[in-house]
Amino acid sequence: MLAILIIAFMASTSLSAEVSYLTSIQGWGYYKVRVSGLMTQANIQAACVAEGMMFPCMRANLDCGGGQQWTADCPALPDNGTDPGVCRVQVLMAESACGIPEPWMCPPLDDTFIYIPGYSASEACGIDVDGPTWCVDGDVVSDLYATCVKEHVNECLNSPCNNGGACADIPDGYLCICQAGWTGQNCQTEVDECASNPCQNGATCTDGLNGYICTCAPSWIGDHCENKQPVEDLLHDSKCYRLSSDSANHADAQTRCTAIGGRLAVVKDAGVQAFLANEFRQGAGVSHWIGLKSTNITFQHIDQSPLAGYTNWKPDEPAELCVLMDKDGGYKWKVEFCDSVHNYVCESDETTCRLNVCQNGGNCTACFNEDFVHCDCAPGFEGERCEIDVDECESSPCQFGGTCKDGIDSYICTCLPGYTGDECQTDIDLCNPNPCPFGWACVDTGPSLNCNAFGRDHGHVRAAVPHSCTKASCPVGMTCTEAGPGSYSCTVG
Ligand SMILES: *[C@@H]1O[C@H](CO)[C@@H](O)[C@H](O)[C@H]1NC(C)=O
Ligand SMILES: *[C@@H]1O[C@H](CO)[C@@H](O)[C@H](O)[C@H]1NC(C)=O
Ligand SMILES: *[C@@H]1O[C@H](CO)[C@@H](O)[C@H](O)[C@H]1NC(C)=O
Ligand SMILES: [Ca+2]
Repeated sequence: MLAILIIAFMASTSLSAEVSYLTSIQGWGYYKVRVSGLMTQANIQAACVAEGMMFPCMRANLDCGGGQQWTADCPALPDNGTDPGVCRVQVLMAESACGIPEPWMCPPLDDTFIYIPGYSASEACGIDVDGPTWCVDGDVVSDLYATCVKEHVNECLNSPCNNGGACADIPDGYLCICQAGWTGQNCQTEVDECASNPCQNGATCTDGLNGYICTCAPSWIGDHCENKQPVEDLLHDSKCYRLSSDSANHADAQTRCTAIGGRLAVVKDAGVQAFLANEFRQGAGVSHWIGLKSTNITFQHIDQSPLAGYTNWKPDEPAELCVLMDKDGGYKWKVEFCDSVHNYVCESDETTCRLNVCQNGGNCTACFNEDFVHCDCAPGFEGERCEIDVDECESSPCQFGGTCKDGIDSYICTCLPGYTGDECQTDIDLCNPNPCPFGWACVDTGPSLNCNAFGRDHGHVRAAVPHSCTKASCPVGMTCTEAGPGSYSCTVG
């Protein structure tokens, strides 16, 4: 806003490079005007007159300072006149421009000279901020500035700013600060918020006051129609179906289905009818147009004579009837005039994708101009693009502590000793055939076996000599461990 203000300020100010605005006091505008030549009173007057301005006197009015240094050539400032020391114009200018009564401390006034009527010498009185000095002798310096004055017109009094715009009075002009939604020098023009085309994807923009409304094309949503409406495509029997979220008459519905590479759904068997009815039931509770309509309806009179002759009383009745799947009738057939407006359901054949986006050998099928892509994954893969290798070990298929290694649509179990089978489900009978010495008993303990020299004599140990493990004691691949006289075990590994 500040930047705009400054630009407008400069644009509406028509001061020449040699004239600059100083300040305003009591309806008078004070300016700094370049003088050529010595800073004499005559040159000061001439410079102001050349710019179409008056020249202020050293004093503000007749009462100020007892009438000295003021003449009727000069504008009178309505000063209260109680303090002649204060009612000098340069002091008043310093107060107005810098908020201090010391002209020599007010930078905008630097090098300005003022006319002093009744003063005996020819020089004007100057201000030097760099000095700092007041009443510099004007007849020894040249080409500095005159103090000039003209009536300050407050253009804002005419209320030039329209539509609630605020007016700022500035030198040689005014500035309108417009309310939101309005523009132009006088806030006379409504901003066309549609000009920047804020509505996307084929939407229509309607300009309003300080705003706009986007009316989205079908299947787009969002304040700026920036989002594609989420659609759910339903696969059934090698066809895709898409339930509309917008509504249209039957012909427009067909056009919209065609535009997305389909057509209004054709219901020819109980399977499709039941499938669609089930989907509608889970939806928004609306009736949908399907691709079914009458051709020529013929009317006839009740006496069976055809409609003929006088038909002027017949308004333009829609000549066709179309079929809805009716929400209030269990999604069965309902006939309506084709120009009534309803949701609709489009169908599309499944086609093979032009580009197979399915990974790991999945088959890619598409509908609705490939807006919908479906992957049939090879066994062992899943995910929208078959990108996931199913972890067949997830269900812990290996039993009795067997370890599982995931494969493609398969797994491999590595069984603990004593177990076998794809899932290690089989406990190997290590005692069949009996690997123990003749006549010894064999006990399978799962991962190992024990050989015990129990004899035929009801449990007496017959072997007087302790068994010594040899290579022959255990089956191949098992390690022998002695366990006292007449007993040892064989362990896998
Ligand atoms: C008159 O001038 C004096 C000195 O500048 C100031 O203090 C006073 O407020 C003024 N009075 C009026 C009525 O302007
Ligand atoms: C429908 O009526 C029009 C005009 O009477 C006729 O040209 C057209 O062939 C008819 N269509 C069918 C399918 O009967
Ligand atoms: C992909 O399609 C081919 C040909 O119809 C078929 O033989 C194959 O089994 C399909 N593969 C998958 C993963 O569905
Ligand atoms: Ca796997």
